[in-house]
Amino acid sequence: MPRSLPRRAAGAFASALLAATTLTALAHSATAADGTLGSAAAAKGRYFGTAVAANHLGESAYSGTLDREFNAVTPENEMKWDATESTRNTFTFGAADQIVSHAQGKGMKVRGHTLVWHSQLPSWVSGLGAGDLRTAMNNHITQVMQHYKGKIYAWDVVNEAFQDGSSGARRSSPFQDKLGNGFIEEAFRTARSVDPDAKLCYNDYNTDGVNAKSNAVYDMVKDFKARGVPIDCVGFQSHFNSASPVPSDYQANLQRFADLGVDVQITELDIEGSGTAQANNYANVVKACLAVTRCTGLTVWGITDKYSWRSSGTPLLFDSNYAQKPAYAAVLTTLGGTGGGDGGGGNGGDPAAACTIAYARTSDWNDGYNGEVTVTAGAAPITGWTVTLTFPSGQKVSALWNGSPTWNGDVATVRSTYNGNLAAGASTSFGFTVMKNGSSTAPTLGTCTAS
Ligand code: G2I
Repeated sequence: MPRSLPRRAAGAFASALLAATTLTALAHSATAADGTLGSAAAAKGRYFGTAVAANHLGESAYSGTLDREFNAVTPENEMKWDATESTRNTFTFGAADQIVSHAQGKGMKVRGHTLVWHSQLPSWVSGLGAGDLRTAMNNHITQVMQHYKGKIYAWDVVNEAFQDGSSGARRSSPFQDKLGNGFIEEAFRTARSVDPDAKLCYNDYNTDGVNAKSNAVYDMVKDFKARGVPIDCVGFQSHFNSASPVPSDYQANLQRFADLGVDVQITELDIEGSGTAQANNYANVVKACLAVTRCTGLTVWGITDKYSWRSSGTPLLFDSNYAQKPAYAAVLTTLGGTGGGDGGGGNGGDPAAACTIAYARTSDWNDGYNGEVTVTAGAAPITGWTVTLTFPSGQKVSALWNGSPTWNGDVATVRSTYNGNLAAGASTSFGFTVMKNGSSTAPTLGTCTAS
């Protein structure tokens, strides 16, 4: 039901808008859930990690979010060949060391990424002849792994060695072209000899469902296991968008690899999109990992949309102001985080009906904006939900859909209509159009109550 509120004087408009802009981030970050990704995943025997860039660690919102939410890290670029050995046999570990010591100080796992990859490879490597290249590859693996010995949970020993498409062939690279198929096996054998305690992974993209490329990787892993080539895990990067959606056989694909006797890990998860659609895709990925006993953890490829390698696709769990997105609430709830279970005070019986909420601004124009609240059911199915929201005074809600509001001053109590029945972990959303009347500040999220 629309409210009528006094129009602001035109002169107040500019300063109100300025103030509103700075307040938006704070208002967005309200959420009814108080668990964290890392602790919720840990309760399920998994880690929840993120890619980290050393040059952002000094930003307090960045490291604050990292330290609060995650219990594993992967250096996004700092351990790659061009970063660690840009000149032959001169090793540079400064930036990677910064990440590793930060992680160690907080008790986080570290995934090492990556030892042998065709990309971000210095030109001196591609210029070598076969014999020299073999020596250089083994030396690189040895020096880097030796430096981090005892500090790395799992190494991406070889990254992206297979071609896309239907051929199932190995990708052309200096290693493949000069050393042949055997370079992968040799890299794993060298890696095992250097740090026998680190898990050794093969990592790739477009291998997330059952397809020609994942079949080729599957055959390789099967062969390695049969012949005793040391391999412990397979990483599924899981970079998704509308052209490359979460495959319907994602869980089945993880399971068939696990059945070969390796751990599986989601290593570079990001899903382009926004709102409920993005949230549901994230929830499906988390569900799949939880359903596969040997899926030991998930890593998202960055903390905030601001620094994503594909920032314009807003693929991560925190927006560019570090506010939690609907996808965050969906992941947390699917992991059984607070708000989704019995709060830890229960009697071990069925989880109580509960829900979490997250807010996103879906469009914005001169004098108005559209907002969307995503409601995610907790660990039990629910039959109805009630959400409270407080709008900044001056704003006028001109339309509200997929929910039924009652008003008390600036506070809206929105109840489910046709969309109250949600399976455990499932999401729905309601939306509204707001006339700014001088204030662009987002509404403050209150509580989500489920029945
Ligand atoms: O491309 C996405 C990922 C696919 N799987 C392997 C990952 O290692 C890869 O990560 C990305 C990083 O997220 C980017 O940050 O790898 C890219 C390079 O292949 C990284 O981009 C590079 C830029 O190309 C460089 O220009 C830049 O100097 O990041 C560097 C550091 O910011």
